Order: sequence, then structure tokens, then C-alpha cells
Amino acid sequence: MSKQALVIVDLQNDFCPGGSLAVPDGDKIVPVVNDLIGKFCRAGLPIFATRDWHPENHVSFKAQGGLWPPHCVQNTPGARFHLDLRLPDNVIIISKADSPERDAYSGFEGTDLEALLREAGVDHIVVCGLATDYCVKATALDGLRAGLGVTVVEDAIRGVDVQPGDSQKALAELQAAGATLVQHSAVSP
Ligand code: VGL
Ligand code: ZN
Repeated sequence: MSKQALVIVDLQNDFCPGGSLAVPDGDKIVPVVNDLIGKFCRAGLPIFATRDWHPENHVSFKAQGGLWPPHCVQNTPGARFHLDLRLPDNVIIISKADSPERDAYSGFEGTDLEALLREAGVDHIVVCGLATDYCVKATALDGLRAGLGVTVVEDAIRGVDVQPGDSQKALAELQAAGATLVQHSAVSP
């Protein structure tokens, strides 16, 4: 029997409208993600929430020659999860890219995520969150590389689209790599 976990990627204030690296309509997915949280809670299945957790001199910031404005700086309001996100008390928080010299888009990179999933006996992850064309994509691809089944919930993700079409391309790439795309209504863990 397959055991699933929900992986919520970087649903943090800085990636939502009003934040320093806002994803267009990033906050619109919050009610959809809350619905998914309810389903996984009722099924007694584990829920992981990744967060971008950068020091203030992080390599991905423009001042250090990186691509991005400062965002998700540790212990600042921008790094908090969206206020309306109803994370359960037993959520497992995975902090990533938390040292100055290293960036990580994937929730698996430099974290315990894979080990924790294995310990919990999980063999399939359901992925939602921000941003489709960066951290959602990288996390889902790493899940596949780790040998997990991966479902990406299309109406529970949003993309940055630095180049128009980046998010569509990311979805095509994910499908080609073996991920399944679904709407949240079809998720029944
Ligand atoms: C992300 C850009 C920079 C993401 C993180 O969570 O998708 N994007 N850092
Ligand atoms: Zn970042």
C-alpha cells in the first residue's frame, strides 16, 4: 500500500502579494492548500511545510550578485508562513537555503526531508505551494529522483514567470519526468 505525505512548498509572506518577491496571485492558493491540509489531517497522514530561510547576506540576493531581491530573511515577517494557512500542530517544518553561501530551490537539498519521509514510510508526495517554476518544480523533480511517486496539484501552485511561459514549461517538464498533475478536488489520500 502506498503511503502519501503532503509537501507544502514555501507558502511564505514574501512570495505573496505585498511581499518582496511576490508571485502573482500567490495568496489565492491558500484556501486550496487548506483544503488539502484538511484531507491529509483526516487521513492521519504527515504534512511537511518547506520554507526559504535565508540569512540577510544570502548569495541569492542582488547585493551578493544573485538574481533576487532580499526575501525570506530568517525571523522576519516576510519569512513567516501566510497567516491564513492552517498548518496543523504536528506539521514538520523544513528550512532550506539557510547558510549564506548556498542556495537551494528544492526542499530536499541540504535538508532532512528525504530521511524524514522514509522514516515515516512515505512513498508518494503530493506537492503544492510556490513557486511553480522554481521551488515547486525543483522539489517535485527531486522527489522523483528519490524514487517517490509525485503528484503536483495544479490549482494549488502559482508561478513567477520571469519569462512568460516558464510555469507552463515547468509543468510539461514535471509530467515528462513522471509526475502526475491533478486538481485538488481529485486528491484523496
Ligand atoms: C523561490 C526564488 C528564490 C521559491 C525561492 O520558493 O520558488 N524562488 N527563492
Ligand atoms: Zn530564496
